Parts: sequence; C-alpha cells; structure tokens
Amino acid sequence: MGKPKILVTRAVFPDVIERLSREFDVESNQDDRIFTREELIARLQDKQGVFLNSSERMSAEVIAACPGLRAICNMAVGYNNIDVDAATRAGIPVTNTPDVLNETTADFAWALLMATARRVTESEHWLRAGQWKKWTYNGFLGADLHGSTLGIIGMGRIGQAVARRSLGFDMKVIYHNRSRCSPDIEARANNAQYVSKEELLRNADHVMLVLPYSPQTHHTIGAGELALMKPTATLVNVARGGIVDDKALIETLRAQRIAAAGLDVFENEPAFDPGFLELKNVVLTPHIASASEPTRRAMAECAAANLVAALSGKRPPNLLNPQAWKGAD
Ligand code: 8YV
Repeated sequence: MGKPKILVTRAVFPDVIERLSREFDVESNQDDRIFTREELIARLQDKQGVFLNSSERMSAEVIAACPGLRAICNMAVGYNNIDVDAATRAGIPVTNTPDVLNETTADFAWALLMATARRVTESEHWLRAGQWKKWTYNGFLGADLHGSTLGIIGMGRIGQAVARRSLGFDMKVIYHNRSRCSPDIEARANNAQYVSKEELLRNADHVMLVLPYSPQTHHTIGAGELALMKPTATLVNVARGGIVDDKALIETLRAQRIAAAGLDVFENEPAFDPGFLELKNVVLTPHIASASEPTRRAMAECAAANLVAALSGKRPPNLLNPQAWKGAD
C-alpha cells in the first residue's frame, strides 16, 4: 500500500512540506494560487488529508463531496472556515493550532492599538506626502494608553496575553466574555474586572476584540454598540471579520463618533469594503497578527503534527471534535 495522499492548499515553509513528504504523498500548492471551491473538491477526490489555511472553506458541501477524507488540519487557531459539525457527522477529525500564536498575536494587538491611538500611520502618510513644514502644538493629538481603561471582549488565551501586557501601561482592564473567568485568570490578566458588554463599551477608552467568530458572535459590534462607545475611544479588531459590522463602523468613523479604529481583519477579506480607504482615522493591516517567522513556523509544524498523528491512527494533539475520533487514544 502506498503512502496516504494529502493536499496542502497553500504555500508553506518548504521544510514542513519535506517533513510531510516523509509520511505522505503530498500535493502542494507552492505557487500559492487560491483554489476555487470546485478546484478544491477536485483536488481532494483522491486525498485522505488536507492541510489548509483559513482562506479555504471546508463547508458541509465540500466535505460531503470528498468521501475519502480522514483528516482536516487547519493552520490557524480560528476554524470558522470549517463546518466542524458536518465533519463530525462524516466522522472526520478536525484540528487547529492553538496556543503557539497567543503571544505574537497579543504583541501585534498592541502594535495596532498604539499605532491607532497615537496616529502613527496617519502622521507617517502626511510626512511622506511632504506636508511637514513646522511643529504645531496640536498636530496629530492622539489618545493616551497609560492610565486609561482597556476593554477586552473575548478573554481567551490571546485576550489574557493582551491583558497581561497592559500592566506596563498602568491600565485598568475590564472584560466581557461568554462566561466569567476564574479569579486566578482574572488576577493574572492584570486584575481584569468582568462587566457586561454594554458597561465595557460605555467605559473603555480602548476596546480590543479577541473573540472567535461564530454565528453567535456575528456583528458583536454593530451600530448600536458603536453608539455606546466614548467619542474619544479606539476600537481594535484582531479577531475575525464579521465580528464587526464594517458598514456601521465606516459610518461611525466617518462621522467621528469614535476616535479611530485599528483593523487586522475584515468582512469578506481580502475584498474588504473600500470605504475604509477613504478614512484617515483608521489603521488597516492585512490579517498579519500571527505573522512572525517563529510563530508562523510553529503554526505550520503544529498543523503538520496534527495531520501526521490523525492519519497514523494516533489522537491528534489539537483535536476539535473528539466525537469523530475512532482511532486509538
Ligand atoms: C492566520 C488566524 O494567519 O490563527 C488564526 O486564526 O487568523 C491567523 O493566525 C490565518 O488564519 C492562517 O490560516
């Protein structure tokens, strides 16, 4: 019997492909063209495993059309691109890459918050455009981070890493989450205080979104929520597009009803709403919060380890649907 066949849907570190090639017959996509749904289905017909990125959707239809699949391994912690219920019904284990990206994503959340609150990119664009002729007392006045109140929506592992960093800025942390964290977690998260979403939005100087996307969290921040925020407040999203109603946010920023937003994720990315480009009070980045060399490598290695385990009958370390696991533990 030959090696199991797998598809790696996007370009990834060549040595990770090499490692996978020792175990599997690998079809890789090193030229990095994004497959259409039909191409994805066609390429998966003879495959037992798929190593994918969050830009490919493993919907119920795609899963149903690939009856030979025995493992779906996402190189991401978020897995809203995969219909896990459909995979479970089909008996296919699904894995993600938790933890390895917590600190890098939290670092970036702070980079975005600081750039947004202190108008770093807006002032750089102005400088590059040759407009810097003299010092002015009120040029690019921003919001302070030190001593302010940070509101974190989503106090999972990344949210906690964001909160820990606020200690150095002498900030007060309030948070909202599906459920309240243990006193121990709250203490380590700079003594974060649990509040309702409304209370958080009314009181935070900076609102940070770090919650997973699901139908339940769709438009967690819409026109009504934005209206509760302080006119001086900053909003940062390093979570997922779809958690914020982008149209409502564009309207709010245009009318300067909040000060500014820092966004690493968008609805319908990469084809995000061009309305954002007309605004000065926004910092836009192309979904790069986990993009440090060591972290992307750790994510790729983690996804590879999950795939190797799953297809050799060993329980993968980051199994999301234990109900689908039929192998040995
Ligand atoms: C990834 C992410 O860059 O892990 C996640 O959920 O959003 C990012 O770290 C991207 O999704 C890769 O698949």
